[in-house]
Amino acid sequence: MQMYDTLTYPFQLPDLDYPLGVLEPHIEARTMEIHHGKHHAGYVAKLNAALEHYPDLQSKTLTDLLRDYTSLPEEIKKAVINNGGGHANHTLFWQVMSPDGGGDPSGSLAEMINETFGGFSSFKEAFASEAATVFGSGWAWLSLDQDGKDLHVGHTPNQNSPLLENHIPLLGIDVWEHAYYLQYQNKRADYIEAWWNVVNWDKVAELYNEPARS
Ligand code: MN3
Repeated sequence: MQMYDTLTYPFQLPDLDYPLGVLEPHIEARTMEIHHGKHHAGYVAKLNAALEHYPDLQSKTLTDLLRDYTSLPEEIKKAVINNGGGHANHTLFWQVMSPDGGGDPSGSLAEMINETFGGFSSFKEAFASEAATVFGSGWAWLSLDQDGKDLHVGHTPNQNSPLLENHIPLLGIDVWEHAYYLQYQNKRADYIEAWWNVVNWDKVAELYNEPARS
């Protein structure tokens, strides 16, 4: 059971679990305010608008809408990919950040990261490299592969969710300019470096340890 499995139409903008300014100095309150209150809210509104006249799709979870996107009506497919992806990606993004974040992962997630990438610093390098080299707008991800066992680092363009490839996203960084431009301008690398200080590894481990992976 992942966090998108309980989300259905009409979709709602989730509240943040923390005040806007608590991720400072790494991410400023003004960026959080616009990012959550305008950008994320916009994806939710457009996703609802796309599904408004499709009652048979309104009972589908966000997970199923994205995983089964090939079966969506052609006229709303792109809108669901973009805005459903935007809703899923940002819902995760707020939760994998915390004012108590940073540091290293622990437990079975840490063991798997070491096994897969040859150590935490090698993982960070690979992930940051994906984030730095996304051309234009997109996301870098740590996800579980289709079998739910193997960890994978990669990136997606635009608001494409790893769910489109049947991957389970565990950790994602938004590298759209709206995520950092007010504070970091064109210095995406500085934003990525600062972002590690707010990563909520407890939440990432919780997602990794979710028992039901279908
Ligand atoms: Mn964003």
